[in-house]
Amino acid sequence: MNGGGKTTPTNASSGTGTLANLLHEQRRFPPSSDFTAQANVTAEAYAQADADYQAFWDREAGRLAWAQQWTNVLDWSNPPFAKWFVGGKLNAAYNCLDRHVEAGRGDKVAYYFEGEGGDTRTITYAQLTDMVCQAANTLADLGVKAGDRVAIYMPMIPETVVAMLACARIGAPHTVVFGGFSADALRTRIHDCDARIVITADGGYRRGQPAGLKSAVDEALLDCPDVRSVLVVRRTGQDVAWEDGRDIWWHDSVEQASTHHHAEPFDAEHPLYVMYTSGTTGKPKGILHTTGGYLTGCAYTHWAVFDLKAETDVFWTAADIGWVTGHSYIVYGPLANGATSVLYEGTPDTPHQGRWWEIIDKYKVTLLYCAPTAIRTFMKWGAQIPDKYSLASLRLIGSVGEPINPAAYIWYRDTIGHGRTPVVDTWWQTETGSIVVSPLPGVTAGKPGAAMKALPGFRVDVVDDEGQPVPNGSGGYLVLTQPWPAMLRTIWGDDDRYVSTYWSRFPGLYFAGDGAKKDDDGDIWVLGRVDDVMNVSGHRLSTTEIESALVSHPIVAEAAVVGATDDMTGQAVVAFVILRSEAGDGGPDVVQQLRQHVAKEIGKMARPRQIMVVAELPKTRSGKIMRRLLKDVAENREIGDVTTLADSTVMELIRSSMPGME
Ligand code: 6R9
Repeated sequence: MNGGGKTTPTNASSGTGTLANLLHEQRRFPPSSDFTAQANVTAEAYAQADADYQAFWDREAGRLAWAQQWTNVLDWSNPPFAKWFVGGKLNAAYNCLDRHVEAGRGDKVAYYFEGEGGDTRTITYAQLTDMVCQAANTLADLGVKAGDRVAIYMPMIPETVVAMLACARIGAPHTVVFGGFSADALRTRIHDCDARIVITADGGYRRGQPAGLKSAVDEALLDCPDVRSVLVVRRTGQDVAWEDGRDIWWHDSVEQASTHHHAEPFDAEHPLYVMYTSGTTGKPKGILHTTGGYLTGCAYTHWAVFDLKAETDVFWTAADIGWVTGHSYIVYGPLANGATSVLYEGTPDTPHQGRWWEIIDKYKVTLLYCAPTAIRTFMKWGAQIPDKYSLASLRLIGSVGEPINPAAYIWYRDTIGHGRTPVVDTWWQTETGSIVVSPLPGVTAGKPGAAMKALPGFRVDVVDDEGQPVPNGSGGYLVLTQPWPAMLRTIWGDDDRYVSTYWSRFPGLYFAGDGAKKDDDGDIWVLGRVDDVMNVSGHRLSTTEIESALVSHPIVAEAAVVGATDDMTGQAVVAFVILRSEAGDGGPDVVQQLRQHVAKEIGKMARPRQIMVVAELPKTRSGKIMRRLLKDVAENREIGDVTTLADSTVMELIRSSMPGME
């Protein structure tokens, strides 16, 4: 299959995850000769980077404007604590904004913003620079200094980007908390990084309704005495409670401020942001990214993986800014490269199921980047919906967040890419900061389901329990074997956890927490998490965190949570709970009550799809819950080996209570 024409989906499997399923699809999709002829990166890049990866990154950092040149590309004298571009100084916001304006590209569009309800704004680089300078001046007036943390809890609107870049401009690391998180989750994050300022909005639009954000901030701040100011953007116009002296309207402050602001250069290792992500314990991890290496990694990968032509492309990452994908590929990568992006506020089915395709048609989007869970939803809705729009502008489409099952890959390639566009399945993590494993669109013959190879400049491997590379055709754990510029520097406030989580399982190797397989060609298939982290519609959720939320409810004695394979969302949360004896059977709405409780504690996306009230949980003799067996139940499988159970009758008991499932 080479280039144009629809592919016939013979062989395509419909499951979502097992290797057997993945391997059904044998076709390869080399790029067309036209695509290859114009591609940014050629196959030689691999060998060049392999010859000397530090020299490679030394060149790539030249994509940025540095106020002071670095003396050392990498200082790895105290592993795993890396310093990249040692001695270099730069300002991230200057790199994303001013330098494009100074180069005469001020009129170029930075964002086409599309509100859910259809309101639009076109924002040029010159305008965005002014807005960011104003916000930087306001933050400085509020006493924010370099190094202070600022929490951002916003909908998907241009002011969110402005807020992030204003923080970057004054060297105040931001922590963007996804708007779907609850007040409690916001509070935990504010506490953990000790943020003193919160930037929010009255609300945002979600499925046609204004959804409150300021109200959640108010609730969170009941227990955050150190937060002194809340800057509030008016988006929906809904009523908000107001605390004089603390709350400040954006339009009364930022929009009145001077558009002049000098961007002071910061050290390459100055903290840029903290992004919280789920780990294997209940406490979320604050992943720290710094300035020079992170921005280099974003700019290079955005250019290489998406074959970016900054002058002509219209790039759309259809993801939330509160996810690392939004940070790297809505904000920092595209802006560092001077690209034009689409920013869409809402959901894919509001006001109708053709919303995405309408947006692509309207703005002539050339590069689309989204998650497999969205693709599977569109598959369910049917090809007749995108078929109503012209998608002829698309020249490359990408996927991120979970393994893309071959059926979804083929559908995406055929129905959205018209069998013509390369598909890039990109593997990376909050921790890696930038894409690590991905096809190169002008080089790689894509295989549905495989993320393929480490990009030039990165080195990954699949290793066995002893940390030894597995041969082709075998599975193991995905690791990175050398440092890379956009790597996390630590877990905020917890260097020990950084070392133990990522660098201790296999000494000298970065352990990603994913299982993977090398196929017979040595290409990499990522199989999903090997720890207690679930991936639900691209949201990373920890089993422990949801279990803690459940047991914090007064009627729950014990809880076990598993991620069950789900055709639509990749994985779905299934919970097993034991009620306290005084709660009896919990009453008729016990399931509803507990789901709501999880929504309140963590956020709606963490609500279990199913909750089973059970009498016992399967435990080993050492008291460890055997989630593997619960997963068998949740996925309706034969129950596996129960020999290590303390009480082997427990599983029968649980099975027999199956009708109790919601
Ligand atoms: C960018 C992002 C990271 C986890 C990661 C893995 C899964 C991401 C994937 C993929 C298979 C891909 N993941 N991309 N699995 N193929 N192309 O998603 O960051 O939210 O930190 O999640 O997502 O399990 O470890 P994050």
